[in-house]
Amino acid sequence: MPARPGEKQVVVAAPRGYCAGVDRAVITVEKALDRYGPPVYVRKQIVHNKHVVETLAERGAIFVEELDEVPEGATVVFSAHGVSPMVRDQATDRRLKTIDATCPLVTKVHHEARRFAKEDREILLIGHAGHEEVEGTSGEAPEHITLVQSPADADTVEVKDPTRVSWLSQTTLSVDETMQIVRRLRERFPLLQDPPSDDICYATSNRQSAVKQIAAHSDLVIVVGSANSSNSVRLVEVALDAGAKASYRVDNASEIDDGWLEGVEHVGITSGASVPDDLVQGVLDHLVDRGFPVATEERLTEENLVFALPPELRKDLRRNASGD
Ligand code: 0O3
Ligand code: SF4
Repeated sequence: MPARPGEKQVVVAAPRGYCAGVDRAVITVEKALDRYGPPVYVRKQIVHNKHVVETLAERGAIFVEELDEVPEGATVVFSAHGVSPMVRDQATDRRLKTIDATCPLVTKVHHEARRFAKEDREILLIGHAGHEEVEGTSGEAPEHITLVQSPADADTVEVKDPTRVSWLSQTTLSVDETMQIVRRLRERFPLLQDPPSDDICYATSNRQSAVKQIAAHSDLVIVVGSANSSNSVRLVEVALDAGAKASYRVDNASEIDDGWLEGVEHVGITSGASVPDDLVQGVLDHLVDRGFPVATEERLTEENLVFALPPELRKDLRRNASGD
């Protein structure tokens, strides 16, 4: 509810924070540490959050960039963002025990890429170069996939046969910008085929819709999330597009600049899908310390999705429980 002029207000958006895929990935590393004991190797950051990675590292997780840093025969967890088939082959070559924490909604995009490639279609993958999810999805069918990073790319990308083109996307993009890119692609390629279901996932889309609700009447929107978290960075852009007068991303409360709060009455808060909620609570406490009222929550929708842990881990946990 909009506050009266002259009255300070803090509104925290919901849904925010952990999605089902992040929850599963973080629990996977925790349970792997419990079950096998440290060290447990993790390829790349399990999720793009500094605090999550630091906390798991304190418990004995070792984060590596590539598998050649993992000793032969050791256990390695693949991050929530997914891996290409080449990485799976490398793991087999090095006789690693793998636990795949790829979010099932990312795996779904991999399946779509394989299916379109099998039908010999060209795939325009909307996403950001260098992002691990894009590297993983592209690796499923490198000879069929071309990356489209922006509306400008959509105007210039070349295809071999405009009658056999499909599009897919990274799961954590801006919904509005992606739809704009698709509209521009379809103007050029009217027979462009859509993915069978949305690739931008429920969590990305809910967090963007929820921040839009609070942004229009916010002088400032603070997004909690790490700099390399695509979905967190998108929330800043979405808040500004939706009318927030200013918006900044912080890893935690200590990064809030007091200058941002000068003359500000209405503050909106949200967080990315990889962000533990205690970091948001830290931001709310910080605002209370600076004379802002206790926050109210504005909830757009409930989320109830839960994913089962990776089957290879579940099997070992069951074996442990039965004393085998
Ligand atoms: O993909 P993104 O950089 O937003 O990754 P985060 O911050 O780890 O969030 C979870 C998203 C994910 C694992 C892939 O969809
Ligand atoms: Fe899965 Fe979506 Fe979360 Fe990514 S943001 S881990 S696709 S639920």
